[in-house]
Amino acid sequence: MERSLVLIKPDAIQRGLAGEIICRLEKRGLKIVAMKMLQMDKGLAQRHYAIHEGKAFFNDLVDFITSSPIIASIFQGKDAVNVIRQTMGTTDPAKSLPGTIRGDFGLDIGHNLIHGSDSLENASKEITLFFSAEEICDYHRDIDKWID
Ligand code: IDP
Ligand code: MG
Repeated sequence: MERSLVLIKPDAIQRGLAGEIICRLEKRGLKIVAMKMLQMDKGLAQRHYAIHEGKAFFNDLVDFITSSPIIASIFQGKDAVNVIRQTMGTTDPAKSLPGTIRGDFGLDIGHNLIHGSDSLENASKEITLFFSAEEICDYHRDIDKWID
């Protein structure tokens, strides 16, 4: 069973879309195993987006992600990394299909509402950045026998 880091970004919190985003992932069948609200500081933002350091949009991205609180979460399920990426839509909301979170609620690449890990390897690294082992709940859901 895979785990992926999901961040509900500042624009989604400000626009009151956190519930909608969580709802879509939950309804897909994914299980929430960790969740907290926090305001990212510059250091955490730079570590989380280290792969983008040096790119033209890097400073704006760090400013944006630290501009207001976010919800950090871990969703678990079969093929969770890919399933979450599909549910999110592509990076640029203007190119995301309707029916995806970014395609239904976004217009601009700098305000694309949600982060989801792009590989199992990055999921594991990102989860460690945001959560300690004690903050992750390993629990059984009876409905899972109807989902996977
Ligand atoms: P992802 O969030 O779909 O995985 P990444 O390529 O990992 O996309 O980029 C991280 C974040 O950086 C994006 O979600 C978006 O907010 C921002 N970003 C990526 N490319 C651009 C760009 O060309 N201009 C402005 N912001 C960008
Ligand atoms: Mg990414």
